[in-house]
Amino acid sequence: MQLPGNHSEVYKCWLRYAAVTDPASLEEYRKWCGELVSPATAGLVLESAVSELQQGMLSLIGVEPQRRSDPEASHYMLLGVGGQSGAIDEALSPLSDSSPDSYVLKTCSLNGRKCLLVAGKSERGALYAAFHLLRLMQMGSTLEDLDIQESPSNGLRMINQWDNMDGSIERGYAGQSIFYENNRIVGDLTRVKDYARLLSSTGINAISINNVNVHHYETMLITESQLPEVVRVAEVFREYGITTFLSINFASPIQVGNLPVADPLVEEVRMWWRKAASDIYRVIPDFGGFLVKADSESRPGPFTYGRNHIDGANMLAEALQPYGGIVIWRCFVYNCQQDWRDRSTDRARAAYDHFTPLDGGFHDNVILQIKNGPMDFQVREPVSPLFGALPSTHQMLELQIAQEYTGQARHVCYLVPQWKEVLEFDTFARGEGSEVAKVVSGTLFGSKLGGIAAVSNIGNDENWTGHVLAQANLYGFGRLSWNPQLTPEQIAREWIYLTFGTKPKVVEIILHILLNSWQTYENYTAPLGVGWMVNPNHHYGPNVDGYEYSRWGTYHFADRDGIGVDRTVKTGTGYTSQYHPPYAELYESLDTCPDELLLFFHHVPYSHKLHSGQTVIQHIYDTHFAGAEQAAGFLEKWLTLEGSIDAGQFENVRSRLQEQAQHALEWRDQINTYFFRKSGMADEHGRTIY
Ligand code: GCV
Repeated sequence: MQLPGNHSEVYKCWLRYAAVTDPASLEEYRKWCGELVSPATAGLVLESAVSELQQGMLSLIGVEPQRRSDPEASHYMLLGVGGQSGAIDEALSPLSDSSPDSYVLKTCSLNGRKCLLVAGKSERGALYAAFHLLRLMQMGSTLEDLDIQESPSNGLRMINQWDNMDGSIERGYAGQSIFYENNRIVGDLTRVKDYARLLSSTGINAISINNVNVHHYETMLITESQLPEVVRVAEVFREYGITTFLSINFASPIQVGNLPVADPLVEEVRMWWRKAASDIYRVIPDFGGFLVKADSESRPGPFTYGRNHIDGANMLAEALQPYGGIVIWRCFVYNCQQDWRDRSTDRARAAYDHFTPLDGGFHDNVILQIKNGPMDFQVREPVSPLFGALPSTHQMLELQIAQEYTGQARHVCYLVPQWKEVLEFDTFARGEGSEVAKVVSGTLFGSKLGGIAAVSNIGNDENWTGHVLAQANLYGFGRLSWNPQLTPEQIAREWIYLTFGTKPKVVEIILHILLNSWQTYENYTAPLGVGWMVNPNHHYGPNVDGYEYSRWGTYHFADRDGIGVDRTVKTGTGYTSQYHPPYAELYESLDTCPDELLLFFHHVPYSHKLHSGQTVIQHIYDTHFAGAEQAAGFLEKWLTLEGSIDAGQFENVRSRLQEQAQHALEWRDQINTYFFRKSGMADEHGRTIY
């Protein structure tokens, strides 16, 4: 493990372990943390917990806990798992029905000494307990009378890397890959280990290490030539309780197996995959399984052979099943060769139309991975109706931490509030109270597999995420997928304390920026849920008609009279019928459709009055002027922090906020001008529009 002191503050992220300065806390922590009792026969993950506690405490309180097999001091920490001590078993007993990742942090009296139990049902749980204890100390919490029980809501809390072996990252905005260069896995995995520490400290337990678009070299990752390298990566993640998955190319049997087809119903193809799985598990016995993008955006899949997703996914599932592996099959399937003249095809309908007829047909070790919205990680879109439509299929939610459409780490956009809205959305699949959080945790439909995955936002930039404030999204994803009950504010506060310290002014300003950033970004970009308006390919920057006459199915249909996509049953594409009541009716009717999604569901004249009382055109003008002002306000506030935080952190955010403020003006002026020219309607307040 690298000593935290060897790196800059921005590198260490939320594992800075800054020295505790409050004398009372220091005294208390030193009293409790001088001695660490743990079994001499600890496994790999428990050893990571020991090392995290020792290094973390050395940095925090200047004392490295002495590791012992029996206590000697009046106060000590007892690190371990169920079955190792009566006290641990008793403390864990309320968690008997919970996940193996559950843990406790509890103070008690044992044989005349004071003991702080840092214990998990499994070693992974104990590691989480250790990180939790270190978090409490970084936040200045007392350790007296601790009685914490934690259990994750989601079985899979997963990160998807979109890294390519040439070192590039699809939709990466923070440098090159930390995993690959020159079409090989990097020799020095130190940084990967630090990444594992960061992820594990937030509760992440799974990772797929290559892009879902699997190109030439990445196809080899499951073959003998590359497997020994994948083994090295899996070893690093294993130490931190993180299971390794690979994205696979559905056409592998052709590309590396020299078979003429990849038809999932052809026996040679099935045998090829069985052999591939057995080769992988021989060297990575705890391998997680395959993540699959098939028949999506020109990637190969079962459609080529007239087969369906069930045929494709179940073939892979059968190959992995003997070893306990799973198939995560993505539902991001739509026609990307659409004719923009054709108004009857609606991309938003696609995932539901493809997958609902297949409900119940997938093997028990298949999970469908569904993007949060029906389009593609826009700043605002409704929640995918597919979550309410697959009662007999394991499902997981896919989010994007990488800010592809939300500022690309050049703009601040704290996404936890958006994710929270998704998880709280009530599908009504089993009547009221059928929130997405319950669908993906498996509790609503009684699925044994489920969880949340997110596309990572890290690269080899010194600060990992390009924009220091974007670290909050990586941290927040882990914390929210562990506990969807946490509020965006709680998570943001925690992250700020850990990353910047607890000075009230620092906390107040950063909290203000984070909590207002999503709304601000929405204000100056595409209005009222209509989405897109970005430059094709790289997706950065305003271009109102960038996708209007393209093949991607992403249109706003603005003309001189109005704007929006009619997705109603009555006069439009019928997409609203994919929701259960009451949302089907609520979205269908102009009277009840929420303002923020109006243009996603309806085509309306610019003079249409929103529930807010404002017309659509005036709303566009007002929000765009306001958004640009808010962005400028972020910079102004940030500048007052100079000298109060680390200079590296300060300067990174300062320069990004400056760019954001300038760029928000561009968004504002292009969008306002476009709609002024289309509609000919003046701004009520007479502001400059070009
Ligand atoms: C990995 C969007 C992105 C692509 C991405 C795709 C997906 O279309 O722009 O870069 O490909 O989603 O999620 O598969």
